[in-house]
Amino acid sequence: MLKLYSYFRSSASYRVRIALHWKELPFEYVPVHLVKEGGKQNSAEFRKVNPMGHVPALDHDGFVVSESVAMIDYLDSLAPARRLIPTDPKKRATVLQITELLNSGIQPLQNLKVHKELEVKYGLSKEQIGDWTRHWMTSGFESLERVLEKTAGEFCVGSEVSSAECFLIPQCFAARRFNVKVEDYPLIARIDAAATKLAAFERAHPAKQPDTES
Ligand SMILES: N[C@@H](CCC(=O)N[C@@H](CS)C(=O)NCC(=O)O)C(=O)O
Repeated sequence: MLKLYSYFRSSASYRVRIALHWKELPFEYVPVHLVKEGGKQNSAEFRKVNPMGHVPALDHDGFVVSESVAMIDYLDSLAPARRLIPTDPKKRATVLQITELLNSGIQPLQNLKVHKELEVKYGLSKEQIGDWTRHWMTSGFESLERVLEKTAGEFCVGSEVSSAECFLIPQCFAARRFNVKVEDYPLIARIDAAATKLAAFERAHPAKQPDTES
């Protein structure tokens, strides 16, 4: 039995929801509210699941793994049909390059705890934090657009869905929340439009989760 610790609006949780639906793996959804009561991710109970205090985390019959790249890799080993990380060395490296550009190069800079530190310790206003976040999102998207000029077909790497879309589509969702115009990046916008039409991506959308709030 698979159990996913998730928060509807969390872009990292959204990635793993896409992977689970892509592979049609049934899973139990365990909501972890990132805002209420100082954030349930910071509770002693949840820190036992993921000492980093991050969602998502995946529990497979008591085996717990965190970090969405590791989770998607684990799901590929568990259910190899509809692989998300290819085995061909060059395709694999390219897919992981894009995955990591999003995972390490952009997403951490928009994280709640990073924003809290900027506000509490460095006294930045909400507006300044918004500008700071948009700076990293837009510079990251500019770089990604250059990468995609060389790698993209219908999707990020040729014509097959991979972990690159599992990471890109949630990043586009987050970008819109911060008023970044995804349409300014034509390849990213085209891939976002193509992938969000797919059933697995629709099911994983933040608006459709058991803990969705308006
Ligand atoms: N590298 C991690 C990132 C996980 C992460 O940053 N999760 C965010 C939500 S998208 C979180 O739980 N943040 C809690 C906080 O900032 O307090 C992964 O890929 O799973």
